[in-house]
Amino acid sequence: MIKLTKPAILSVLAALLLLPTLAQADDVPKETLRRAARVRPSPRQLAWQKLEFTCFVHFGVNGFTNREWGTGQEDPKIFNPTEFDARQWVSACKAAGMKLLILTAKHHDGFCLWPSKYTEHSVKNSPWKNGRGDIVRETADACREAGLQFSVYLSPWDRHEKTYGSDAYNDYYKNQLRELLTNYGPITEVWWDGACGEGPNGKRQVYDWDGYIALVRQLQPKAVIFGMGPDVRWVGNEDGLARESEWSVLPAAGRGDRRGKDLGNRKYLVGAERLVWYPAECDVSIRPGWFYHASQDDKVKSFTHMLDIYYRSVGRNSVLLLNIPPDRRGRFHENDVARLKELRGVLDETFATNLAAGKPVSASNTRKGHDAANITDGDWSSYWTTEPEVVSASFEVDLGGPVTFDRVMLQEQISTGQRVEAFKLEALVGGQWKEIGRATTIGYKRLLKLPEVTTGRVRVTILDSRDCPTICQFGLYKASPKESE
Ligand code: FUL
Repeated sequence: MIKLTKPAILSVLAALLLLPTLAQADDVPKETLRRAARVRPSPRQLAWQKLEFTCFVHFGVNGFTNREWGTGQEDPKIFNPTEFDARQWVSACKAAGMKLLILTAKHHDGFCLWPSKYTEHSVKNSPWKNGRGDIVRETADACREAGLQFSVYLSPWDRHEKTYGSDAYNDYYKNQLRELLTNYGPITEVWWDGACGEGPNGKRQVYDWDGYIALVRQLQPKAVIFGMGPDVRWVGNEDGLARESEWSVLPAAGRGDRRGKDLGNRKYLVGAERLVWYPAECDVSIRPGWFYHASQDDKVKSFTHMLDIYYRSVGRNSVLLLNIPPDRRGRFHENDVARLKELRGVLDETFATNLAAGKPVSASNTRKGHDAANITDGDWSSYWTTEPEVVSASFEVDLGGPVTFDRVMLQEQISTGQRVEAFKLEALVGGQWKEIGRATTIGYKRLLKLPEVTTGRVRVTILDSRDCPTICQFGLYKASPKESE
């Protein structure tokens, strides 16, 4: 006899409640999907997406007080790194294959890492370099020297500034933005944190977001604005993990409230007045905290954990923003540097050889001028697509003899939009097509980990797409044995 326990009854009820939503998801009109498929990234969003792997640097008074959120009451004299070396940070980032460094120029405590004209709460009143130093300058210079892009986090929430909670603070914030965006060369990303609490007088701020955005556009038109801005969205967690289906096209919504849910899902598109390109960024720290704490020197995330984060962020249509907090010397700690090196070493080994590169490709349907061979030509800009109205099609790669692989990479040509809803992968084994993998979205990049397979022919079937699929790259790889150690 089946015994209906309380949880069982609840799950049956939940399934029944879900039914109409699922049905609705299948009923989404073709025109709605097509409209979503035609939303495209701006040039600044596209350039940002291609960075893939980026570095966050949380540095400031908190490393010296052992806090995560400063109170704003800290004495600037406590900020005194003994061996500050931005070049050491940059060389670790470069060696890890990161393309951009984002520095916390000011965190919630209000302490500025540059000698801002608008406050005394900064490096200029610290003993470091007798108050004549500028951490933002040295970091920006070290980045340029090494060919790494540079960016800033400027916390809107400020627990020190007296004007916080009044109109005057909006001017204060804009003045600081102006300093950072005019004196330190090109800025790729401006990071606006959603955390917002009370200022020193117990007041909350009404931010002039539109005014801030206009200023960024005026001073650094190529920069994307993260979080409370319109260009890049927070993925919704601080674990560095994107969703299984990570869409970059979402219904336009209120500022900063698009986290948590699978909002690109087709059911949310129905009736949406405006759709926007709003891709996800995955932020996570290599340690439990965002700032440095000596007690966490042995809590640097394991290699396996880091690798998992990489596959589930970069490999799921997102950019990975990995935080490395400098220690009290002002250097990345040896344990963090070692972990970065280890991660890069293994990724380089895994992705060194694309076993499908240059191999002949045939497709079940092809639009003139967009040959299937474009998928294996190593050129991101050329792509394969189908004739109008054909949203399900397959391509087959002839590997020219048995090849063994266990990692797959697919890329959509997102400058035409994000389209693929579902696809499957098959290998010809013993004369039979055998399904070896299946997933939902692709977007800028999708990485799949599969059990090892040996085959001479691989077939990818796009099962569903919001418009003709546009696939520009396909890769097969054999993972480094170190991935499974
Ligand atoms: C959060 C902040 O409150 C944390 O301190 C950290 O800066 C993280 C990246 O964003 O909202």
